[in-house]
Amino acid sequence: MPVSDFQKKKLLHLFHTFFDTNKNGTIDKKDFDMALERVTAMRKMTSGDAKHKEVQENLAYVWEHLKQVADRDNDGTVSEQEWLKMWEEATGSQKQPPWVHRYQSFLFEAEDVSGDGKIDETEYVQAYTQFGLSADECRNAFKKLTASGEKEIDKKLFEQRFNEFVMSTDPSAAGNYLFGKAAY
Ligand SMILES: [Ca+2]
Ligand SMILES: [Ca+2]
Repeated sequence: MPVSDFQKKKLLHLFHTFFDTNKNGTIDKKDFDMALERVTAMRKMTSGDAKHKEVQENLAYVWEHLKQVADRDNDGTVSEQEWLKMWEEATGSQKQPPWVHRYQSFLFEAEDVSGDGKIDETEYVQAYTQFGLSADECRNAFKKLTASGEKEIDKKLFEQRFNEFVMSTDPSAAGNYLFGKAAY
């Protein structure tokens, strides 16, 4: 099933801001190495400790499985086109790609700096400015994300909003604002 133009904008935001870490226009292993470095610094983790290992394993799993489903021409990189094709199929089958759950765990852990199992505005803004987004826009996005009155996002709500982000064609869905962008 083709994804709508609105979905495309969201999915390409996810691609460029969160997956193509080195901003060279495609996703490959190097982006994941750089993401690991960034989160290691952001969360002040030490290479080799349990938390660091978990992040490293999650990222390795995500890249392995993303490559498997998306890299159609087997060149070791995922292009914009390959990325969108994967989401078209996911939308058609109403099933998330197999790496999504691990990515959610990775990102949730990365954002939840205090480790209390919830993400608040400060954590959200702090995390996403590291990905190059402006603090103002992040604050606006968080307001829209939590428009129904939640002050914090727990893991279950995070997963639900993630699903809306990739699947929803409704511009008023709260999930559209999970990734720090307040308008598309
Ligand atoms: Ca890249
Ligand atoms: Ca490819």
